[in-house]
Amino acid sequence: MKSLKLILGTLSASAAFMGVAAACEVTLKSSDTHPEGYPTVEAVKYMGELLNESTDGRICVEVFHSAQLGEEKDTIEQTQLGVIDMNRVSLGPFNNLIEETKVFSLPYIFRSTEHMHKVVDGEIGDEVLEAFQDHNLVGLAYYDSGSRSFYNKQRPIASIEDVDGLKFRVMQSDIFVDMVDALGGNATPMPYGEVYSSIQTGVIDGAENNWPSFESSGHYEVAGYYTLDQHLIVPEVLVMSKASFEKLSDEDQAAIREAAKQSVGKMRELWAAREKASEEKVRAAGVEVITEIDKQPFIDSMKPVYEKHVTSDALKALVTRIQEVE
Ligand code: GTR
Repeated sequence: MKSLKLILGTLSASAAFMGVAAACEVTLKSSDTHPEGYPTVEAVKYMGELLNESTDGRICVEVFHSAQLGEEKDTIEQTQLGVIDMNRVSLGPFNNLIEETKVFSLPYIFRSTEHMHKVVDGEIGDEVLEAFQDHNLVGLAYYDSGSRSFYNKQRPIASIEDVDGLKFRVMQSDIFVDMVDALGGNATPMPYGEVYSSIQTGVIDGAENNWPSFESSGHYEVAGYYTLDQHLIVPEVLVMSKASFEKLSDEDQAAIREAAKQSVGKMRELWAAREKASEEKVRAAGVEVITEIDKQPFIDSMKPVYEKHVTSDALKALVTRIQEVE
């Protein structure tokens, strides 16, 4: 009797195991430039777990981290084509493609992370996500990305004058090129994966990013001065290929949207913890962190960037609405 129970138990356990393995009817391939353990990677994995649960194991998500599927600009194209199903990227690389995404990538548009949360969690956030529809993409959720500041290997930047002539890598978006130029530096758009060696070999003097990226990319090893001018609070975005999305039933589409929304809280928790840990690691490594900086000249010099990029009435209205969010 005992052994029969044991056999039955083993059988049902292996059936359950096979059941889970066999039940992945759809596996969504998701791309991320960051390594395992980085908050965005872990948040998408968590989203996958939620989705797997809500679809009784039918839909699985596999996260390809560390740019295994390519650099962001290329993976965005692949996602539009349906070669990659899901993608967690910065909103920045969408600027040249989707007009509406520009408003969240404007320097100093957000007063704080709280301001950014209020905007992206509300109507404006939804409107910008909807704009992805016309570009073969489905916008699912925004993730945190702290604020981006300049780092370089030449000198501490304590005022806007110190930016003069320094060569900075920026993400592939015209706004960021114009932003650096307006500050008196020289901008070079380049994929994230090339930044480390480009600083090391002197092709550029530095780049700009948040604490976790500055740390996890190892850029702090080659760029010893970090100035907290916090010029950008540009959120990350989780998108899906419209082609992959439309293959699914309405019910499954809703489950995907829901799991993505549910993962935002988790991401914010992971982000807050990582930001702190990364800051500690970078400071312990001896990087000179410049916190005393008058941001006003930086803010003032962004006027031409707004004039050049916020041209249509629709974008102007969006900017005003963002500024009006308390
Ligand atoms: C990071 C962001 C990445 C990537 C990178 C970059 O903060 O999480 O998605 O955009 O910056 O500068 O290219």
